[in-house]
Amino acid sequence: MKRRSFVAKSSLSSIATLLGVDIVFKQVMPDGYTPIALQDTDPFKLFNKDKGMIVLNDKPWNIEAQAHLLDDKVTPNKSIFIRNNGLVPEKINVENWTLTIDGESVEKPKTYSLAELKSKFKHHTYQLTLECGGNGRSEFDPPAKGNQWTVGAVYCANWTGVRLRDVLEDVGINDDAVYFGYHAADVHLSRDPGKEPISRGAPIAKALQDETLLAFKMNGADIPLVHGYPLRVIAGGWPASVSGKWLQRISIRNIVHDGTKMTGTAYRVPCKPVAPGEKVADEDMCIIESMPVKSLITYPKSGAILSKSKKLSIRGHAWAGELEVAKMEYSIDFGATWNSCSLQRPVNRLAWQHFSADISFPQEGYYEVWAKATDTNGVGQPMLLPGWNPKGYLNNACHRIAVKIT
Ligand SMILES: Nc1nc2c(c(=O)[nH]1)N[C@H]1C(S)=C(S)[C@@H](COP(=O)(O)O)O[C@H]1N2
Ligand SMILES: [Mo]
Repeated sequence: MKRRSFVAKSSLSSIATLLGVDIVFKQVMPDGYTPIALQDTDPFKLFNKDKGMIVLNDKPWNIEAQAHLLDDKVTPNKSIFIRNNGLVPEKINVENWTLTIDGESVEKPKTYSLAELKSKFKHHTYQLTLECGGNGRSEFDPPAKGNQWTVGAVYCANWTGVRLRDVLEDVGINDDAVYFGYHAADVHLSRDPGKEPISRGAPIAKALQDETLLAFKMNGADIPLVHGYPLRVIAGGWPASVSGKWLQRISIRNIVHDGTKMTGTAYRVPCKPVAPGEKVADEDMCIIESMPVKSLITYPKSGAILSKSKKLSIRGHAWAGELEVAKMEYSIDFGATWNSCSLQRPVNRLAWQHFSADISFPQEGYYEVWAKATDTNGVGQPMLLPGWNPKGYLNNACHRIAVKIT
């Protein structure tokens, strides 16, 4: 990883944001000097992450959790994966931060300060599950290019903000609105200010849901810088790429939003199943909307050694995009037979659900515990791999852990 040894005076405010406190004698700090607290780019220190997180890339930062780090019902910041397409914004001035609503389907664009957004509209808090569309990509064969996420690009945090719907009502949008698209303050890897790292969105119906927020708090505190401080649009249950961090502008479009990573093959899967390795034409690729049913065993950690005299209590979470999880099962015989887990209802729509089961093993030896969720449409997780797709999205195969009973 590259050392960042020179810092321009102009980025002092973002240094203070990273440090969490002000640099008291910054006026006399030599120009170009990097405070030693920031001289090493240790991501665990920089982003307050658990040492067990796995760094997949450092430019841009892409860091994932492991299943056992996601055991909490509400994911704490230290276990939340990071997926950046570009560089974290360097100059954030909260006092001057604004959100503009514009686009073809808006008569008169309107700009709000952060303070206005917070004071003018009612606040709401929801637990919302965000999963990267590429979570699980590492298992596809033939392999797909991109971050090789295993299982850890998912979390469910508490998000507090105002409803996007309330703000759009205040602005007034035309009947021909079909999509919203976000624009954000992060910087393209090339540092070309004319290029956006990512600018995605969703159909207008998603924008108008109760749970779609313009959030300014995560887990009861300011959103951490790397997760979108000071403002983020949150669209739970959809690929997390729809939830734009460092939000500055939302365009209400009269066409499907055509921002960066909305077109071509990005965040799209073949409209009809294809054979592994098959070439698919751009026009036969469809935009990913609601994420598929999935689950994760968060206790015990895979590889646990346990005594046969005690029952093993497993636990974890399950989620199903826009739907709810209706049934949760486990298998200890490689999917030959399934037993039911107890499953809780979500605390609100689009929050993940918690499951548990007490398992007795017939004899000592090596076992795998497989977990399978089924959604309210009766669709269950595939046992080993779902349909192959060129970009390696939507791997919702059963999570599996190894246990040794002695
Ligand atoms: N502005 C901006 N928003 C963004 C991204 C980004 O690179 N820039 N990455 C998206 C993608 S692909 C994912 S998976 C999620 C990751 O959110 P997290 O870093 O809070 O886990 O943010 C989304 N929002
Ligand atoms: Mo993503």
